[in-house]
Amino acid sequence: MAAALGHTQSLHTNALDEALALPTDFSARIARNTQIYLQEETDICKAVDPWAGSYYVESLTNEIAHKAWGHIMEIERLGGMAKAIELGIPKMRIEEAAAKTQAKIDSGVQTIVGTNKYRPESEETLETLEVDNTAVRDSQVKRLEILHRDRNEADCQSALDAITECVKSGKGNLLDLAVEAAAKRASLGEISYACEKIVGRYIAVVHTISGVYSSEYKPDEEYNEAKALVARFAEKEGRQPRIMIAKMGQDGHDRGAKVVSTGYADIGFDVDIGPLFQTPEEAARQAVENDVHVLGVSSLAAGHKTLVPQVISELKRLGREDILVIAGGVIPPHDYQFLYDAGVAAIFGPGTSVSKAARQILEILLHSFE
Ligand code: B12
Repeated sequence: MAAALGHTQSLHTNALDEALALPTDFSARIARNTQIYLQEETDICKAVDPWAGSYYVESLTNEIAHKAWGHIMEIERLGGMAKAIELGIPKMRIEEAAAKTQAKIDSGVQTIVGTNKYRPESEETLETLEVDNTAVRDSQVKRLEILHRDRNEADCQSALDAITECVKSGKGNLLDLAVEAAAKRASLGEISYACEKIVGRYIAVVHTISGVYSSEYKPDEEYNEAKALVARFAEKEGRQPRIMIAKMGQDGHDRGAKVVSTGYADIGFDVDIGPLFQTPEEAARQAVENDVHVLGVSSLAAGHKTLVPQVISELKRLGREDILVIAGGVIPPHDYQFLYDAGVAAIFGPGTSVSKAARQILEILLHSFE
């Protein structure tokens, strides 16, 4: 309702199981009907600007416009958006804002009803949609096989070659050629690979920001205890606890990974962040090379049941099964036991306080010394 009254151009209401899994038909229907209810029973879409003239709302609009202008000017000063992206500035600003918000939520300065306040003593499990990862993969592979079999291979290859040539020479309309290749039944992977042959794959620069989480956190017992446990660990081990946060598979959701990285760094961990889209082999190798104590997998795209057991067996193969593997992100509760059985030491879903999780991780680490 706030969005509609505030002139949003597009919105959707999220399903009630949004942070657990893809929606079920039931949760999707409630979400959709909430929108229809607002639209058809309250008539909010009929007034063009119902809050026009409200001094308070107008002053907020003015404030947000000026703040947005500040960002636009920062980008202009850097030489435009392409330059700003190369320098990682827009992503860094988003990550700073996310870390600040997380700190406010974790320390209770910002209330999220049901998450950091008014929580039930025990939570009922909600039925969530189960997707069979392996079956989805198999069916996609089969579809690709049919695509390859039924297309005119020579036509398709020459459309892909035209893309490669365009990238090489810088002449021609790349989008037009991509559409042409798709019409000749080239897959998305083949179309991007036709470019990759010349320009390689873009690797985002990973910046770690520090001090942001702690600057917004109103210190409490939880935070102080986590810091004290870090000191105890460092005394025993002779170095700070070292954690690598990994993003594996086709999962671009890196906000949570960045937020927890910032939080742990501020609490006193040495933090390594793996690049996006690592394979389990790459993640395990990086963890071993960096000699971490903990490998923290952040998984939001439902790959956990495949990727996490793979990374654990890869660590074993490398002789480092002592590295503690933990997981976080959107993992449906009914998959927790599967991951524990695979060797995961702890799982932290949406709504987890960073300092609370840090404390739990440190307790497990210290326990392993005893
Ligand atoms: C923001 C968001 C996006 C952004 C991501 C921006 C970015 N750079 O991260 C955008 C818009 C790009 C996006 C895209 C998509 N998304 Co999305 N997205 C979300 C959303 C709404 C919030 C995620 C988030 O940032 N939360 C805030 C952070 C701080 O929380 P968090 O990651 O959960 O982390 C906390 C804990 O989980 C834990 N934690 C997390 N990692 C770790 C690691 C360790 C070691 C530890 C200790 C703790 C920990 O601690 C954190 C602090 O509490 C979720 C739904 C949701 N509400 O969770 C869907 C969601 C993850 N997305 C989903 C989907 C389907 C997609 C798309 C496929 C949509 C599409 N069809 O295109 C694409 C895929 C993109 C890709 N390539 O992967 C689904 C995934 C379904 C599933 N898992 O079965 C979700 C669950 C929504 C839903 N219910 O349908 N998405």
